Amino acid sequence: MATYSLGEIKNSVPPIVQQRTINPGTQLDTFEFLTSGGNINLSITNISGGGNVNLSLFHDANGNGSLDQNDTFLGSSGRNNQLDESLNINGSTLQGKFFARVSKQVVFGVGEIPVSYKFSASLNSFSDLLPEENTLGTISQDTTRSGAVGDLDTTDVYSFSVNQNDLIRIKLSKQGGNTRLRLIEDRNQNQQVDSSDRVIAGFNQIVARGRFNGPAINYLLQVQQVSGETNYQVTFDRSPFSTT
Ligand SMILES: [Ca+2]
Ligand SMILES: [Ca+2]
Ligand SMILES: [Ca+2]
Ligand SMILES: [Ca+2]
Repeated sequence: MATYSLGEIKNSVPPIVQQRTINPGTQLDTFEFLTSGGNINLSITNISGGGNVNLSLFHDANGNGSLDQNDTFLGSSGRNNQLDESLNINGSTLQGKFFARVSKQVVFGVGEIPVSYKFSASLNSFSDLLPEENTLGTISQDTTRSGAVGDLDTTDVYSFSVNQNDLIRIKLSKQGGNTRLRLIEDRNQNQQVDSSDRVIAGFNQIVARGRFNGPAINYLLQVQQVSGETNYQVTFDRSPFSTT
């Protein structure tokens, strides 16, 4: 088991990114960090090598600096097949030390082979991490998805592409708390929102345009908690040949 200390994660600064490998003989990496309160965004991307990793997060509730039975489990993400993992926790009332655990699952029949991954962490009310959470592919017909965001999952990410000369009208209908949409073209493809990306935010509707007579554009849509717990439905309405 390896432990990596990230120090204090601050609001509105670029995510902390670490490329790590779990070698045979160990099962677990732990990333320790401090915050003075704020939304905690974690992702694991680029999982490769022999096996799969999963993510879980704990808060040092008793403030003794180490992870023990009296601490609070905040959430986990355990997808199969080297798919990205993500956790987005509303931590506005939580401060102090946190422990993010990355655990290896050995794939049966493969044996122990090193598994590598990229771990990202940030403290931002609106997550700046873009893991592949829900993959829609090319939007070639009207598509609807439903989900929920709230204090234990502040952000959902949908990745999709828009063919040339198409226009996709994205509409959000919601029940419960308040949410907003943010559409990102991750131009530098680093799975983070940064200044070189194209970003549009809106509350109930956003338009994703394809290129005029050019290759498809890959977009990421975030459904983000503003307040409370929300059940939502997001629809992607395709209008071909209408980018002008
Ligand atoms: Ca503790
Ligand atoms: Ca996994
Ligand atoms: Ca989510
Ligand atoms: Ca980017």
